[in-house]
Amino acid sequence: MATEETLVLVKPDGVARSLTGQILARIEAKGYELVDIRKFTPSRELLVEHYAEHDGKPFFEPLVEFMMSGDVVAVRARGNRVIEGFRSLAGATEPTTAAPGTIRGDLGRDWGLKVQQNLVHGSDSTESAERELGLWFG
Ligand code: DAT
Ligand code: MG
Repeated sequence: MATEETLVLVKPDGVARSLTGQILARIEAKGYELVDIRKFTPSRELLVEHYAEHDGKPFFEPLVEFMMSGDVVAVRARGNRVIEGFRSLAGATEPTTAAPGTIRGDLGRDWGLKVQQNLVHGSDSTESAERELGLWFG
């Protein structure tokens, strides 16, 4: 079954820079459905769960601190191969090297060491999507 759902987050830098509409427009233009949308400042507990795979890495704490620094827009997006498709729309993790035409490549700024400020998150597998949607929309 190719129709699936993914979790997209517009991170605090995207919300603060008023890029939410542009980012969601790209998702819709690609043909994906915005099934549910929530805007709130996530708790440390939620973020530690969400980023559990990165626990212990040097960027873990700065990442969690950044993500709780302001409102995030969480989106349940649905469509044919949307997990892979949104990762492709988002572009590579680092805005500096993300390809032009991608969200991070077109809109992301070079923040030096602050790689975490890369505008968006997208689930990276069906297992991650199911787990993350449960956390953010459960
Ligand atoms: P992605 O968001 O592309 O899935 P990831 O899951 O490897 O990337 O990392 C999660 C976030 O953590 C990422 O969006 C930005 C931050 N990050 C990743 N690698 C980093 C690094 N080397 N230094 C600082 N922040 C990093
Ligand atoms: Mg990831």
